[in-house]
Amino acid sequence: MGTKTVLEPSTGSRNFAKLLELYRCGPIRLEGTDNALYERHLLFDNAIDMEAATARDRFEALAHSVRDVLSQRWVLTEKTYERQNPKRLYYLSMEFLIGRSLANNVTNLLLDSVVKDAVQDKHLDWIDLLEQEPDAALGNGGLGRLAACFIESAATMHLPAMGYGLRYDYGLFKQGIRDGWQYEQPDNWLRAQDPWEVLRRNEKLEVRLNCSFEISGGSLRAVVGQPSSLIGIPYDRPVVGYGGATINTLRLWAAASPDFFNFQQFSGGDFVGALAQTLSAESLTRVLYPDDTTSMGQGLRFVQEYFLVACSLADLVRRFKRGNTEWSAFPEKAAIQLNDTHPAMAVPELMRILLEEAHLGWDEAWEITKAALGYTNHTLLPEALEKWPLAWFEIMLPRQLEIIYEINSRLLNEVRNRFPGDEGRIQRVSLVEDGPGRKIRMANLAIVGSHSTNGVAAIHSGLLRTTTVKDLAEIFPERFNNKTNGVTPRRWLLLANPAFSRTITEAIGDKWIADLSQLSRLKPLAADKGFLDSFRKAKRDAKSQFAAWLRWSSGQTVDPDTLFDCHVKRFHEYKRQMLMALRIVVLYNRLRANPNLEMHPRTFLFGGKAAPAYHLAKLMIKFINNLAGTIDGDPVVRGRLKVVFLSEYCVSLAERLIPASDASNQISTAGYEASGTSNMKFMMNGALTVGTRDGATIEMAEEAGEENLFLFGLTAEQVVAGRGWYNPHWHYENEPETRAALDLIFSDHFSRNEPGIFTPLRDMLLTNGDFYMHLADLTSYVQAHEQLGALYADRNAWAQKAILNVASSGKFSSDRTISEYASGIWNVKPCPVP
Ligand code: NBG
Repeated sequence: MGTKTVLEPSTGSRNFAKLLELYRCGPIRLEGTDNALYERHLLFDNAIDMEAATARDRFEALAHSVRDVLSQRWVLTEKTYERQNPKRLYYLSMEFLIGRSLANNVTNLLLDSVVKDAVQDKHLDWIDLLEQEPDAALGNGGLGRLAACFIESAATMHLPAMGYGLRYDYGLFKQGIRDGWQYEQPDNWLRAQDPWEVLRRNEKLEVRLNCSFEISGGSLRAVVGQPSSLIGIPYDRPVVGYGGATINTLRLWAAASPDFFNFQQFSGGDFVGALAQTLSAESLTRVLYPDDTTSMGQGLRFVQEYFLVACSLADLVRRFKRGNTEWSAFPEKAAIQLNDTHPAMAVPELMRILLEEAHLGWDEAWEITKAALGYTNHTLLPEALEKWPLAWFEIMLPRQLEIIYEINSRLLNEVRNRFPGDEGRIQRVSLVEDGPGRKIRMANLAIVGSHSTNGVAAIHSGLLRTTTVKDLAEIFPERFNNKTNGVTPRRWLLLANPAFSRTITEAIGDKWIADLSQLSRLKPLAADKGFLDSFRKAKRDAKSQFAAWLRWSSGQTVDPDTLFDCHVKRFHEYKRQMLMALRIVVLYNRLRANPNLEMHPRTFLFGGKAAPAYHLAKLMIKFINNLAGTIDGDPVVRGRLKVVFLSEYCVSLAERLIPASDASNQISTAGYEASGTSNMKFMMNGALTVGTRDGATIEMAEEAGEENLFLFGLTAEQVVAGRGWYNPHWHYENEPETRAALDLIFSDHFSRNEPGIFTPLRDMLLTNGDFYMHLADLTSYVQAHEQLGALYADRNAWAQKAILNVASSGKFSSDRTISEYASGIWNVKPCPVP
């Protein structure tokens, strides 16, 4: 940039002047003069001398400059929506796992080459600059990352969409490893001011609760009968669509106490009491709950969920009222999607607003509520289904509870009419679960109070309908549908894998970036020697870069000439990290028995966090670390097997690792992984999948042809059928390699100085019946990897399969998913910004 005039963003010939015109920012340069954005921010925001600026200062100045470039367009986007008053989508989610924004925003604004030039002119270290930005880790895993991909796709497709979430002061904990054990550290991602967010002080809202709180003995206690309120303060973040034409908003709520201070209490001497009220209000959005696919049932989480719902609904109703007069038009102006049951309190809360603030009758309010709301289910695990104690509703939200009772009584009447005498069904569909501590079933509430319930992959949606909520699906069959997940190709291919992206663009042009189905045009190139060579070269580059980064960041070394064999996701029994660990022990035994065994050297890479209270998952992490240590110390296998545990797995690490991977392990017990989304990212980046017939992996095989994946193991039907008689001991007794692997582990070979620590793993795999059926699938899993290993020896055949996978991955763009939601559930149409 600067004095250079010819600029070539990745899409071709548009130059910076044209881009500035698009973004309506006038002629101000990005850098290069005293008056340019970057220089001004550096000097005036932080009053710092250019020479003395730290990398963080430079990052902030650049991020602010990029925000300047997009600001006018951002304002114009909202103005366009206000003027045209289209139906809007509101995506309510307790999690948005955003990751970093700088590179993503630069790419989506087509500023790549402009910024690269600026970086060169200024002799900045681009990678170092990017490293200054903390990951916004406001999510646990797939569910939160999906929400982030969705809002990016919606903006790219010019949909008038808005994300609503919480602005946690602390995101998902940072994972450290000490002696092989995970320990958690707070993720203080807002320590330095975030350059993207904009505080909208004027749009704050008040949320009322029927109780107040006090801190006693270090924990939060509700004080009954003393209503209180919380203030929701919105922080907006730009969501840049690819091409920069539409810039939507992600609005995150922070909790604060009302501005007034309780002087009466204060003068009465209850200083701590008055302060405690402030304390409790502000601690509400302090931290993200670190539990993935489990519900911890904590009171603070309950209030967080209500806070998200109350703020977001009040905000969108306020916006609705600005442009509309008739409440009956509400469902034509707002589609509200509930990301899992976490925001399911939207059902009674919207009813409350329509009954009390809009003064509608029950029937009309109920039709509007159902028409506006949609619910996405993300898991069938029973421990994840949220059920909140009825007593909490009584204390905090008595009006909402009354509404829930009324919904329930109408529902049960309807069921009695349709299924006379079927008391079992009444009990199962009821919103209230009876028993000692009665509870509200949030999934039932979400299904009954919305017009659409969807699962996230075909198999998952089927199981949801036929097993988990069968009774409700029989009552409301028309509400149930499937929306197979997807991921954004901007972040997960274009940005994460620049070398391969260039190869693709050279071959088929750049239309694939906003229309991933174009990748199918790569199919014929699977037979093109030159193309296979460039694929291999791009893969090799990504592997070297990953190896270099790993050495720099952690001191661990990996050899890019080995086969990178990856398993990255949250640690959970059903995801079966232990199955992969068992396979490694089988290989280890084979090599020890036969050091001349022919096999291409492999690096096994694991990454993922365990919920802090999930002891077995933490023990799995410990086992993998011990396995790594023992293998490193064994001269027989050194150089042929290497296990690496990547600590602090996060979005940024995934962006580095996935492009560098050769094999992707998607090995959940069939029927338990709702969809998976990393499986899609690996596929797009040319890794081959070894997987069970579960989640979206099934659809990946449908797209690419089963012969291009390595599928193995029990099917979901077989898992269910085996529940009665499956016995892991049979495998132990009858399969010598299975037995040898387990014997080696439980002889403390990997825990010489910590005898017996892995006993709970033995209990899981043998004594307690191996619920997730690791041993049933181990043999076929090992065989699937033998086939994969054989293919790897044939460089061309391997690259060919990889290309066929990439060419078949078009379906798994979140653009496709979002267009299905938009037409099938939301009826929201594009509203392009002029
Ligand atoms: C997760 C599933 C994944 C799925 C993501 C996104 C939860 C509750 N569910 O399989 O386990 O890909 O949701 O839909 O986190």
